[in-house]
Amino acid sequence: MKIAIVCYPTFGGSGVVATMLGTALAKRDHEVHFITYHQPVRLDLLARNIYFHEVSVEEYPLFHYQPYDLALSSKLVNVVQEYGIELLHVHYAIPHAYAGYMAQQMLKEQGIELPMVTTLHGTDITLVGNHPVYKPSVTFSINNSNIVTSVSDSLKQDTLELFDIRTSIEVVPNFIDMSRYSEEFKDCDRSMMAFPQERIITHLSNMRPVKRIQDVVSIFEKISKEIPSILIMVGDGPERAAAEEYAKKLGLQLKIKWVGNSTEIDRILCFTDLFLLPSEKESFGLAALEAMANKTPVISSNTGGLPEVNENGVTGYTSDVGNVEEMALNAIKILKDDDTLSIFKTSAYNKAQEFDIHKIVPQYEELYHKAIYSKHNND
Ligand code: GMT
Repeated sequence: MKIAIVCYPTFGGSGVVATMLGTALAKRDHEVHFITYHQPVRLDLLARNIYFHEVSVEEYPLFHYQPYDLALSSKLVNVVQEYGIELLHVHYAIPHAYAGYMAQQMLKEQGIELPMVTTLHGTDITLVGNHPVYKPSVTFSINNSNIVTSVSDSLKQDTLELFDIRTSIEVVPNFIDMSRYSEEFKDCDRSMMAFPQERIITHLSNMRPVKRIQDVVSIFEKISKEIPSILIMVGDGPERAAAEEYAKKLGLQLKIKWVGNSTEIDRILCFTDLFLLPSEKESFGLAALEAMANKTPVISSNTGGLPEVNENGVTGYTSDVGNVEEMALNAIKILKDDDTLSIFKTSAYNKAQEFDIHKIVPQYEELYHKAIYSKHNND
């Protein structure tokens, strides 16, 4: 099948999911065309069956905001015509589903029927999409997608509650390639990061307000009073400077390593003992799944789809947003002795198997066939 994928190419989870999906589809002999303003951060352009088409926006002084959605829909029309694309899969509704709909209408005038699958990722529904500035357009483009998926059941419920949805929503969870995390994977040279008696705690995110990274620092401060430990903060974003300041105020600067955006996430998670994700909102929490695949238990909030990933009392613990006291107490419960930690590590790894890429990608393929088949049926 010839598939076009639209996504954000940045470090966010939706771009990572789209890139992993496209790469897996290419390995399954589909022809995959990525269409976005920059090469996705984890995309291997040298891989077989993978193509990238850059969307460039022609700047014009009259424009206060550059019309990226117009440029995207035009690029989609060109690529569909040039390569005979059979299906469009857009990740993150804003503005991708809207631009995809416009491309469909332009192609229809030329007798080309292009089915579109829209995957909802989180803040396109719970935060940005729900804002009155965007809501009418987001509602329209969801209702006019041939197939709609969400990355968790929680996000499906949020979508049905917040929007006037007149189409079905299929839940297809995010995924991970478990073959990259075989059990005997032992290349975890933790001695380079911490003393033998210290526990290694990690947080990874784009450090926007929704991630509550000052809670991460507060939780760590309480843990470190009871258990010798260090904290590795991975990622960068608008809240990082204030959180670093807060950590200094607590006298933690020697115990916290701020490593910025890293391409060595698996190596860091490999020697991590506990992962912290106290988000305000989290439709799925891909970072938590990546930690669990690396045999790392998770302390997280119970918001959104997180409880569908981080099983309370089994792969870690979940608490109400902002309850840093309880999160710290639960973290200490896990870290206090090696046997308890080992049980949680194994449970986290086993739970991650449920989200293996080989179980999830066929669900997308089935929906692609359904979208194309229903298109033929309407012909
Ligand atoms: O920044 C966002 O909120 C969008 C997106 C991203 O690109 O990081 O995050 C959302 O999509 C991820 C991939 O499906 C999910 O794992 C995240 O939970 C979700 N973020 C939120 O819901 C806050």
